[in-house]
Amino acid sequence: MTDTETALRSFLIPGRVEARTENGQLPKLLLSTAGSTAELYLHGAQVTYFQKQSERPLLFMSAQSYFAPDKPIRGGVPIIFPWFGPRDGAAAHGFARTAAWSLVDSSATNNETRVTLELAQATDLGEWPAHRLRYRVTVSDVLRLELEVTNNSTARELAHESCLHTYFAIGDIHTTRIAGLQGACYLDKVDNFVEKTETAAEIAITGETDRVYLNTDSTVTIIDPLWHRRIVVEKSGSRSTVVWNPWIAKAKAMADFGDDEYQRMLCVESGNVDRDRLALAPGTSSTLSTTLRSELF
Ligand code: TA6
Repeated sequence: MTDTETALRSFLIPGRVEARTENGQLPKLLLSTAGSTAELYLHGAQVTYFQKQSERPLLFMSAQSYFAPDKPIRGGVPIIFPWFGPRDGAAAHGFARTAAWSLVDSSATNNETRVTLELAQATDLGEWPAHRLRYRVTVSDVLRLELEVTNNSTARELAHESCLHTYFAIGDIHTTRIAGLQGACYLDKVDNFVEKTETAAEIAITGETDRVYLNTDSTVTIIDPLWHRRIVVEKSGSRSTVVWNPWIAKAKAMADFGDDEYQRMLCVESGNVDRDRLALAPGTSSTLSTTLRSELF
C-alpha cells in the first residue's frame, strides 16, 4: 500500500467516500449520496465529476485531458491560487492546481457527503507568506465548494488571487445563454482587456469569449435549451466572475482539449481576481464559496 493510500484509509467511508487510482495513477476519491455522485483527484484537489441521478453530468471534462503530476487536469473545477492568468517564468493560474493536496477530514450524513482537503506552506518562502488552503467539497443534490485561505505568516500580508475555474457541461454553446451579469463591468480579454459594461440580460456566445466581470456578487444562471437545463452558480466571498469559451481557434491550439469540445462546455468561474484580488493580514482568513445546482425545464 502506498503512503497516499495509507494516509487516505482513515478518512474512507464505505459506500460514501472511497479511493480509486485510475488516470495516470493519480489518487481519486469517489463521493456518493443516495441521489448523486462526485469524483475528485488529490492532484490539485480537483473535482472532475458531479452528477445527480436524474440528470446528465454537471461538469465538463476534456477527453484529451492530461493526468500527470506536473500538468493541470482540463475540466471540472481547477483551483486557481495564488495568481490568475499567465505569469513570467511560472505556470499559468498558480501552483495550487498541480499540487498534491492532503485529505484531512470526511463525513457522511443521510443526504450529504463531505471531504476536506488541505494544502499548506509552513513558512514564509520567497514571494509567498506562510499560508494554508482548506477546500471543503460537499456533495448532495447540489455541489458546494468552499476554499478557505489563511495567512499563517506572523509578519507579511498575503496578497493573492483565487478562483474556482468551473467547466460546465452544456448541450450546445450556440444556443446556451448566460443570465445575471447585466450591468456589471468587465475586462474583455479578447479586446485588449478593454473595460466594458454588460448590456445583455442573456449573454450569447458567438466567438472566443474571455471576460472578467468585476465587483459583482451576482448569481449567474446558465440556460441550456438543448438539454432543457438551467445551471445556477451561487457564490459568496467572491467579487469576480469569469466567463470563458475558447471557441474554434483556441480549442485547436490546446493539446489537452478536443477541437470540437468548445461546443459542449462553458466556464463560469467564481473568484477574486485582478482589481478584486485580496490582501490578507497576518493571521486572517477568507473563504470563497460557490454552490452549483441544476434544474430541468
Ligand atoms: O479563465 C479563463 C482563462 O484565463 C483563459 O484566458 C484561458 O487561459 C483559460 O483560463 C484556461 O487556462 P489554462 O491555463 O487552464 O489553459
